[in-house]
Amino acid sequence: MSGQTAILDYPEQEFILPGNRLCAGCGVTIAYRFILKALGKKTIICVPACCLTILHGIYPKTPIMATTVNNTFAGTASAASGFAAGLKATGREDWHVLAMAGDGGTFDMGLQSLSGAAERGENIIYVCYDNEAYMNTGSQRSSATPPGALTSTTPVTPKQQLKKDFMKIMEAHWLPYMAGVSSAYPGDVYKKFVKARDIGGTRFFHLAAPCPTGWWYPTKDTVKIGRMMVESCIFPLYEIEEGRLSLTGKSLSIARSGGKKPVDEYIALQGRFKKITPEQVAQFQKQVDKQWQALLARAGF
Ligand SMILES: Cc1ncc(C[n+]2csc(CCOP(=O)(O)OP(=O)(O)O)c2C)c(N)n1
Ligand code: SF4
Ligand SMILES: [Mg+2]
Repeated sequence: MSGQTAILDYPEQEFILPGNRLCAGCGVTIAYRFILKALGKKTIICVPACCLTILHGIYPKTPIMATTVNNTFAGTASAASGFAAGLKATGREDWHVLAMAGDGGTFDMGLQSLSGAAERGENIIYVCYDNEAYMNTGSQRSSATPPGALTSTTPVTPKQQLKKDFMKIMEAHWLPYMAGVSSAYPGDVYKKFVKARDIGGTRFFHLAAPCPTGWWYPTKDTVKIGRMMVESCIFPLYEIEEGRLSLTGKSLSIARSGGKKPVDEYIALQGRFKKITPEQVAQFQKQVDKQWQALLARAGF
């Protein structure tokens, strides 16, 4: 994907009104603003319990200017499938269905219905925003939590297991479009959603959403932390179209010109890693290097 989008090229319409209940510095809102701008007003949103439901607020008040349904954890993709079918049956195929859930609601609890919808090729866009734990209920570990992180269910000894490679699971569904995006790069988010918007079928996004409350860093550092994830190749930016993988943005420039940073500076800035051992840091780096090499090979570098 090439070309820059200038600030003036983004739609002026805002779908998130000022003032909401999320923590200061929350990474979710930055990306969500640009996702909604890319999809436009003809969008129905399905959200399970998570921080995003807190952003949406309690009926009848909401800062979100879009039709939204709050569904069960297990049923995000099935609720979205139902809306896609209803829109088709009523001739409203110019509408988009956005299903958006956290890592707990996707990697763990919503996986079964997501897999079913993806296998059927439902006409939905599914976004997993990943803050690497069950944050809305006080930071319990999920299968997306990285090794070495403290959470409220790994409070003394940090999590030991590797983060689940969720994109591999989604790739097994032969989707027409998948992408890795980050709140720290909203322009990349916008462009990928504009591209995915009209493709049709099940499109899947994995969104890195840094969380100052659960990762224990100052609220002003959300974009910095998000950029460090990409610069150290912990969370590369890429898209997979019909199985073809291309790196985008900062990840493409690292692939072309180098400049990959080590993971230790990223780790050192967050309180959740304060009990990580040197062996775990080395294991973290090794895992990141392995996954980055695999992406480089697939992208033809
Ligand atoms: C069936 C069910 N189990 C548990 C809960 C409690 N609950 C609400 S939000 C949440 C955490 C969700 O985590 P995640 O999907 O990662 O989203 P985040 O809170 O991190 O944004 C949990 C466990 C619930 N609402 N419903
Ligand atoms: S807990 Fe984290 S993800 Fe949830 S609203 Fe606060 S900063 Fe955002
Ligand atoms: Mg989460």
